[in-house]
Amino acid sequence: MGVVNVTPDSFSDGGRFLDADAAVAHGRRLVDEGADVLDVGGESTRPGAAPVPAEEELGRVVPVLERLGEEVPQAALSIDTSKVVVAEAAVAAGATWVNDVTAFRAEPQLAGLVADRGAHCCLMHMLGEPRTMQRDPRYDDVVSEVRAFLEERLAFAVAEGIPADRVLLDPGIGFGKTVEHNLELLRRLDEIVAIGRPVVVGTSRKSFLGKITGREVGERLPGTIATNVLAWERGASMFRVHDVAAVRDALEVAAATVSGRWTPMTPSPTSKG
Ligand code: HH2
Repeated sequence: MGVVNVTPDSFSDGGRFLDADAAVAHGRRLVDEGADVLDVGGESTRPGAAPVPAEEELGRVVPVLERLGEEVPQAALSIDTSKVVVAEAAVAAGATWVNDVTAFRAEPQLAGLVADRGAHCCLMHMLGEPRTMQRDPRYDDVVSEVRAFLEERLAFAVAEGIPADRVLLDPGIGFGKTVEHNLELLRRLDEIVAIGRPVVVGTSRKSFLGKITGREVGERLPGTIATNVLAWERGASMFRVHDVAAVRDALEVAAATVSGRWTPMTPSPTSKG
């Protein structure tokens, strides 16, 4: 899953793709690099982010989704929003996935829309809300609490008419979690996978990687790769990343190593290896 942030303030690429042309070109590049799904967002969820009015979010994402639908029809389009009105317009513009970081808590009616439109959804765990979530988050046992939350939200989605096989779950790395909480969730990800739905992970460039390595946001690709490969090994199915080519290569090599199966590719003409 490649990230297309049509925002001025996203934590790693805010302002780079606010212009629709730039966002569409970026989405095309991510699909060329191997993304199967593009997650288009018009509101940052970084710690401390200010909410964006619906009209503004709509103005950012709808033109981009419409054009991506025409230009990269091979990719599925996901809308990263918690608002019914934005999701409704996004689905009309071609999105077939709704990625809601509040797991239908901000606007519970969003579940009915997803059910009605036959969309897929990704339900994510977050402690609190983006403005305050990193203020001293606490759990007795982060993995069992996140697991219980995701089970409850899955049951809610199904009760609202969304078939279980259209629901993906996400432990919400960095959303109301300390470095230790993030690492424990990744280390024990198999317990989240055991719920029985495909698991999405989003570690890409996040601050816990910077805290461990001392690296700035643009220098966190090695940490992003390490965490995604380990999440894959523990059963994750989808990897929400900004750097699709590098993470895809890493996952392909990891999968080939574990399974012994691989498809020969031709190295580029400049390669000496
Ligand atoms: N992380 C971000 C946003 N949406 N959705 C899911 N399902 N999982 C995640 O981990 C996740 C997410 C934050 O990353 P980004 O979109 O790059 O930043 P921002 O929220 O500042 O736009």
